[in-house]
Order: sequence, then C-alpha cells, then structure tokens
Amino acid sequence: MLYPQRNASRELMCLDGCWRFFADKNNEISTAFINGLTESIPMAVPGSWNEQYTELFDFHGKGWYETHTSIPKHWENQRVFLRLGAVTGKAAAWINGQPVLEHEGSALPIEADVSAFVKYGEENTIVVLADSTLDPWGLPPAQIEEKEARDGFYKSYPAVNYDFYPYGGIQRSVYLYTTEKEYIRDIIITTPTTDGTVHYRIEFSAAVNGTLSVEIDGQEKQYRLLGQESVEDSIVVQNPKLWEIGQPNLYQLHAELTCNGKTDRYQERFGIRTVCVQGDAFLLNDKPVFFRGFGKHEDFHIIGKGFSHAVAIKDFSLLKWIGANSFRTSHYPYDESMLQYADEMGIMVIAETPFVGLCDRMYRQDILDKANVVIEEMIARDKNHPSVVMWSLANEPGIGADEEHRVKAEYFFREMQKTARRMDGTRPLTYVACEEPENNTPFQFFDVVCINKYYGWYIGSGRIEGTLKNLDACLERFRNTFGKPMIITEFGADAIDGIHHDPPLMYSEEFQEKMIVEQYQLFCSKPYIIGTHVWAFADFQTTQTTARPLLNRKGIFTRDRQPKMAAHALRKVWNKEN
Ligand code: GCB
Repeated sequence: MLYPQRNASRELMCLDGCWRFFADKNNEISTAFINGLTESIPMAVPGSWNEQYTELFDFHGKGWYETHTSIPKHWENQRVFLRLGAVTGKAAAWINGQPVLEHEGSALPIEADVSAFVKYGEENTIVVLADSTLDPWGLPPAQIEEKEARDGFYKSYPAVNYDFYPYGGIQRSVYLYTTEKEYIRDIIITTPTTDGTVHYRIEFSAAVNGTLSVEIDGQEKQYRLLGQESVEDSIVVQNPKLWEIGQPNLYQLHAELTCNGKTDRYQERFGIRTVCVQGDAFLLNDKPVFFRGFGKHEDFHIIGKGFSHAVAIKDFSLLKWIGANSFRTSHYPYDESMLQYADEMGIMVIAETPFVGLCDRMYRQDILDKANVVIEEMIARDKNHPSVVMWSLANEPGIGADEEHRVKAEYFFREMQKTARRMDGTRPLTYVACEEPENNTPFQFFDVVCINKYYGWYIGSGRIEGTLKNLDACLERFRNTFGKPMIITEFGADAIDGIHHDPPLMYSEEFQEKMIVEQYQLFCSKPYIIGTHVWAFADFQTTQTTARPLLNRKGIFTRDRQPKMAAHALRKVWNKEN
C-alpha cells in the first residue's frame, strides 16, 4: 500500500479538522442512518474522542463521525480514493449514503476506490463509524465478559487485556486522493547488498498496455507494457551512500506509468541498507549495532491516541537529546509519519503488530486468519522504510507450559512467522516475551529473543541490588535455552515526577534512575545482549487500577515530555557510548 501523495499527476485533499460526532450510547443508530447526524457535537479529527469531552472518557462504543466536502469537477476523469489512516475497532464508511468501506483492526490504514460514489463539482457527505466496543476476541483483546471488572490487566477498569487506554476514534488523518484510471498500485523496494543494487517491483492496478519509466539517482529504465500487471527489475546506484544510524541517506524511486495518453506518477523514498542476524550480532550494513532506546506509545494529553506531528517531532528531538538510536512501536503499528521521521533521522524501529495480550483462548484458526491479515497489512504498509529493521509479531503472549496450549500456541506462532517471512524475507523477526523460556517455545521460529523483565519492580519489589543476581540468572536461562541474541525490550520502574526519596524507594525518581542505570550495566556485560529498550519513553494513559496512579509512570519523560532524573542519567551513559 502506498502513502497518499500529491504530485504532478495525483491530487490530495486532507479532510482533517472538525467533524460532527454522535456517541451511540444506546445503540440507536442502525447502519440505515447515514445521511446526516441530527444530534451531534464537534469532534476533532484526528484525535481520540475520550479526552475531548469529559463525559466521553469511558465511552467504548460506536462513535459516528460526519463531514462534508465538495469534490472538484475535474476529478471526474480520474479515480478517487478515500483513505482513513486509522480508525479504532470495527470501522465502516459511507459516501453520500453508499457503503464504501468496512474493516476490522485499529492501527492500520483503510482505503477504497470511491469514484463511483462521489458527486463531482458538488458537496459530498462522508460518514465514518468507529466501533470501539471492547472485544474479547479483538486484536488486541478485551477481557472475557464473566471476568469483566474483576479481572482486567491488574484488575483494571475498563477490563482490557493490556496496559494502555482503549481510546476510540478516527486517530489518524483522512484523505481523498486521485490517480489516473490505470495507476501504480504498489512499489516494493529491496536492497539485498550494500553495493547499491536496488530491486524494485512496480505493481499496476490491472494488466496494462503502455509504458513505464523508473528512475533512481539519475539512472532511468523504460519498459514497454503489453498486458502486464507488474514489472520487476533492478538498478545499481553507483557509490551508494548507505542508510546508517544518525546518517540517514535516502534515495527516491520515480515511477511513471503512461497508458492511453495519461500518466500516473509516484515517487517512493527508500534507503540502501542491509539488516541481518549473524551469530550473536544484529548487523546493519554488515556492522554490529546495539539497540539503545525505548518502548513507546502513541499517547498525549487531550488527543489520546490521535496523531500529532508536533508531538512526534518533539519525541524525535528527545530521542536525539538523550542519545537513543531506536524504539519499538509497542504495542501496535504507529502512524506512517513516525516511520518517515525515523527514516529521516536515522533511528532504527522495531515495528510491532497489535497482538498484545494474546492468551490461551486465542490460539484458534479464525483468530489466526485475522492475525495473518493484520501482519500482511502492516508489512504491505511499512516495507519500504529503511528505519524498520525488524518485525515484532506480538507482545507478551500467554503461552502456557502445558502440552495442549503449548502445541496450539506453537502452531499459531509458526504460521504467523511464515506469513511475515512470505511478505518480507529481508528483515529478522521476533516477538516479545515476559514469561520463562519454557513458556516461550515459539522462539525456535524467530531470529532474536526479546524479553521484558521487571526485577526490582514486579519481581522482588523495592530491591534493586538484591534482585540483580536473579535477573542475571534469568538472562542466562533464556540464553541457554535458545542460544540466540537477545534484546531487553522492557525494564524499568514507575516514578512520579517530583517525588524524591533518600534512600531510593519505589515511585521516587531516585529509585527509577538507580534501577535503570544498574540493570543497564548488567545487560551490557552480556555479549549476547544486542540492545536494551527502557520502558517507557513517556508516562501514558492507561486503565484504572490500584497499580496505576492516574498514568503508567514508567516514563523517562513525563506525559508532557519533561525529563525525570533518569532521563539525565541515561543521557550521560548513552552520550558517552555514542
Ligand atoms: C509490560 C507490558 C507493557 C506494560 C508494562 C508495565 O510488560 O508489555 O505494556 O505497560 O509491562 O508497565 O507493567
């Protein structure tokens, strides 16, 4: 899937702004309603609805959005696509009363050719349904009903099976864009070596007759197309400048498809770089790298999980300030702009699926079918970003050591892993575990072992030195079981900003700082550990529970991005290493 683009042949209309909104608390609106909200309030798009109105904070149901836009007359001779960057839960859209889209899954874009439904040179009504109903079979899952309110994550309310707030809404930008009738549907770029060879596969909307030109770095190739659906070839860039951490050299592939006298154009940015796992090393351009950074969230005051360029830029500026070189898109795919910025800033990304909180009940064929679709959608969207160096297929799945569940989970993970490798044979794969090695046998199918360990916090609470020996033993257990390189994808402690204590006690800034610095030293002493990500980059909103004083406070930065003591300490350590 290509990102929407305005260029010499494509037009782009952004529909972000203030939409009308109706919270369907009593399930009053059937899908027959699509021609205008009668009772509605203003709602900003993109943005979650939960913090825009106090009374909607706990609303997890069907949110109806409506906007109006006139569509230029001259678009009539082109194709028009509606593209929703991300809508929570089950989404659907109508244009002028006609259904145009249906989709399940929160953090990935949805689009449809709506040429047949728009009125050209006139006003059009667009309605979007964001059904944020908590679903025990969703990806990610809420809790099953009988257990609700008793048994969420840390007995949380609302009862979801993960530790972040289930915000609802149209969370990312909405666009209408045009292409020619016959158009470039996809471009897949790979760079198998560092010698400058760029493989590309250009896919068309149908079998086309016409011409294609491809240009990279001043070199152009022309193709005559006779009923072809795609072209696959390569160009060798002379003296290539590689994409490196902190030196993000980027190239552009310009494609022009001409059919029946009309030209569709697309310009895709990429980097020349290789990634692979070799022995105990993660190699970027054949050199070992050490991951230094954070697990993050898309989360900010008022906008919730709505995307904001300003917040994204601030986060990248803080990643640079602190000396980080990577982050994980815990626990779902992030807005494409985050990956574009990471490409431009030379920051590595471990891109994660939304499969957080998977548990025993989920290892079924129908859930696997849904999971495979999400993996395909994520890789189809993000495949050309040089910053994405590894895919993570789940966070902390509950696998269980008993034979029945183990066998089911192994099958589930083996199949997901096959789907990911079929889609992309160029990037290593992982998933992120929190339980012991015997509960994580699917690691046999993956390249890197990623673990989340909270010694001194959930295990041996309050004891930092006292738990180092056990943490060390735990690392060795994983290493001895799988013999693969490891990343510590989460470790850390909650610290309420402004709370100080001597001696360092839990929840004080001193405790968080001491724990992170001491555990980091232990991790660095293990040659098989190829990176550490502190949990978390910033404090974030989560469900209500006794273990969460308003927010999850494990951020190194506060929710409004002010540094805690641990941020200054990490900065010293990381800037020395850089
Ligand atoms: C974890 C989860 C993360 C939580 C974190 C915590 O292991 O992966 O989503 O927020 O622990 O703070 O408990």
